[in-house]
Amino acid sequence: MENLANQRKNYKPTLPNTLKDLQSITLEKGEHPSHVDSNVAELIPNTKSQPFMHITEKKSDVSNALKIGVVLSGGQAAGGHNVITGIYDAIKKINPNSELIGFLNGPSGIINSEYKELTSDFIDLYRNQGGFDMIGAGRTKIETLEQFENSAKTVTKLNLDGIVIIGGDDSNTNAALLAEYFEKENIKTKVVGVPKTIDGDLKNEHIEVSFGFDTATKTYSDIIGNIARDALSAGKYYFFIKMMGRSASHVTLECALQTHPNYTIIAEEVAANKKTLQSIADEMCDMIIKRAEKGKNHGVILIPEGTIEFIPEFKALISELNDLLSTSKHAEKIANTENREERINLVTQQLSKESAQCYQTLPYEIKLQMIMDRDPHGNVQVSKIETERLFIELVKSQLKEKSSKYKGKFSAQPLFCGYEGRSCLPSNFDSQYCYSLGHVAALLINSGVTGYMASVQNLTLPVKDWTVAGIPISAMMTMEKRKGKLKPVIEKALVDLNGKPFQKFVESRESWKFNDEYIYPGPIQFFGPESITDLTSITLDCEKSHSVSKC
Ligand code: FBP
Repeated sequence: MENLANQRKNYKPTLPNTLKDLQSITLEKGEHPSHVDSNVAELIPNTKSQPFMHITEKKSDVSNALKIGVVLSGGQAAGGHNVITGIYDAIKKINPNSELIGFLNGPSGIINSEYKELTSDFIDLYRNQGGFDMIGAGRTKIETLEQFENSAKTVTKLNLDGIVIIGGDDSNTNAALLAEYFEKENIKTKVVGVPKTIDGDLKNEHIEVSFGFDTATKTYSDIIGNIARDALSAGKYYFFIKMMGRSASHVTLECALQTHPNYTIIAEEVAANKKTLQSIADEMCDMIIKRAEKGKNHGVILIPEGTIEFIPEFKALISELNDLLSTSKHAEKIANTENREERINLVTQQLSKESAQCYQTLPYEIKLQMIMDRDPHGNVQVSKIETERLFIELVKSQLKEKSSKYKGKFSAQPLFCGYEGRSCLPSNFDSQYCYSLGHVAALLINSGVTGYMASVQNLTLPVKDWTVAGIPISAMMTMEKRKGKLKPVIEKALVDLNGKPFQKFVESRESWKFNDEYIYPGPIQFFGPESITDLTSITLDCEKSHSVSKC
């Protein structure tokens, strides 16, 4: 049966003009980055001083066949399959005898030598399709010496010229460390990273956006627009929508710009203004009371999943809980206490006075979520806490206290925009961006460099004018304290409160609060005028504009 997903297999992503004839181009070394962190450089002596790579004309026509491995690391993001088809098509254009190996279920596939050869018939099933199911993904990190050694054995056995690691900031940091290890051990395999994550927090002066952000935010904005229209039509519900995206609020901000909800939390602003949970709930209540005075008992509120990490009293509580539940002498007793009430009491007794107070103000279900759902290291799983329900409860109880002022009727619906945005059919933007990224990754390996990230730039221009480069990952790395230890990392980009996307939001948000100025963007479009099918995100558009008024 013909359906949209099948139709999409025939879509031909446009390539930037510079990538159209791979036979006549190559990537060549250019200028060096102005700065590499000296502590990072010490950790990667063999790969520390790498220049940027730029497209130039090729001097000879002969290219050897390449054998490349590819792995999908971390959470799903639309477009991952197109990175793989991009690598495949590029290496076949470079030399038709080239081969592509897919490592299964994430980096553990490299460590445990689990892989499959990717053939053209198989690859074709996944062209322009969502998800990561072509080879599966996983969150294992290649970190220990044993894991490095096993990875080296796998790539040597397969005689790989290169390996492409498609992942977020942590996976790309690991790519740089793996590149260093292979260089040190004289292993010929080159390592190249590709920037992936719906969270949009892997971006900097060299990487304009991570893939998956565009599709995820368009998918969520469609849902939020529909919900807003439902709220407006019935006039009886407040929708509290938690937005996926980890610590950074890029996803929430983009969706707010696309849909104009009545109230949006931006977690970075909460931190900057040292807002408390109560003060945020207070602001929501003030809005709800004023809207009720105008006869409005409906609304839409966006809450980034990272919010509570940025509220100072919560940050302290989470950090105390992490210690208490994993390493403290009480950890075992708490874990073995089956009765939920008793467990809550036990935890409360061991917290500092301030944290105990904060914990006690929480609704019962949230108290439980904070001590029951923990990650493999014993830490609180912040992303699993139902912040949307937390705010509903807080607002409910504050409205009761303010009953002399509040004459409306409060009825709320919780919602979570998360997994449904990660594996859907990639937008034209992500399809084309990823296909180009795959080509750049292949070209970098063909040039014999290692420890690089593929970069496609000028993304708000028509695709034909996009430019490409190879960025030494070391130029993006810095040292950060993680779990008490200094570690090399690629800095996570948080929402810049002086940046144009946030400023654009600030300009309008007061008006969105009381006048229902909702926008209903509708679903991602694959057919029709390019002005609709190839739209980029408002965030990207603003960041590239000269002024807020132009975006
Ligand atoms: P990555 O950082 O690996 O791209 O994952 C992003 C993300 O979707 C976050 O937005 C979310 O908090 C998390 O993954 C959910 O993880 P899981 O898939 O393990 O539930």
